[in-house]
Amino acid sequence: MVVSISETEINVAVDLATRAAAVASAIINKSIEERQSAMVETVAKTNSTDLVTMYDAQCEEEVINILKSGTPFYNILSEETRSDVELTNDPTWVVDPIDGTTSFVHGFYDCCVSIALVVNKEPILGVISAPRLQEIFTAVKGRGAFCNGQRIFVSESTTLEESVVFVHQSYNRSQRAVDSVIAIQTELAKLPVHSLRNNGAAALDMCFVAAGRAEMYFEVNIHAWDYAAGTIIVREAGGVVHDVDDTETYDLMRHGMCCGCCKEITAKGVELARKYDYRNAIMDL
Ligand code: LIP
Repeated sequence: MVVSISETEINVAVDLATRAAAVASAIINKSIEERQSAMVETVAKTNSTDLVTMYDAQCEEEVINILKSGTPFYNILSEETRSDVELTNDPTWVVDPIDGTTSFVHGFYDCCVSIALVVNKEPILGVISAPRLQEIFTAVKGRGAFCNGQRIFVSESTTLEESVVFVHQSYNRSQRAVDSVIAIQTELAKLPVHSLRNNGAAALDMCFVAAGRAEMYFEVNIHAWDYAAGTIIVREAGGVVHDVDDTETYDLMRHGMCCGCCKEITAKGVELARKYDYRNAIMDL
């Protein structure tokens, strides 16, 4: 059954997500100060490169409490403690308390809090706060995308040669997975694109595409909480978001997306992903 929510409910949700992102951002900032005297304690999740810290859990708890206080009947899908909640058509908060945990642990700038409201399995609201950059990206379906309150738009470029492209390393470091990523990066470098970047937070790299700083980003083996909020921010900035190996579909539970300023460019990303068997190589299929 298709679900609808009112403008008033959306306004309440915007307020909650903004407040929750601010509280989690304050925890990240404080922990960065603490980080100077003590190394952040990390635990490896799926393998030795997939890290989690005590701050991920702290941020998640605070965010969930705030979201629940105003929308007690919405579902919550969240990276640390609610990662196996089923995504239905009902309103669902999709939360990554710290996206870019590896960057956070190592003291890089590119970590953020990512909060989306998803209805009918489509993101309709996104708030992504990057405390170290002092940038907050927001979007609501039909209302545009913003960075620190200023409207943002994707780049006007239509050629890959004039592009900056993000292709992340994967947590999967099998020979097949590494070869696939390197093959894609090599082909793009030789094209040549203006530049390749390899940052640490999916949500934030989507915001960089939305703000016109890069033209394309694609990745598989990521989760709904990594790309739900970024999806609505890119779309509201005039860009496109679809699956990694199909320009016509989009699925938050299919563990991957390709986003960019226009389809001329993202179609090339899909072509490369198919050519180098990217999804299967990274997901061990
Ligand atoms: C990470 C992403 C990163 C991506 C990793 C992972 P985490 O999320 O944002 O960009 O390359 O696959 O999903 O683990 O820091 O929340």
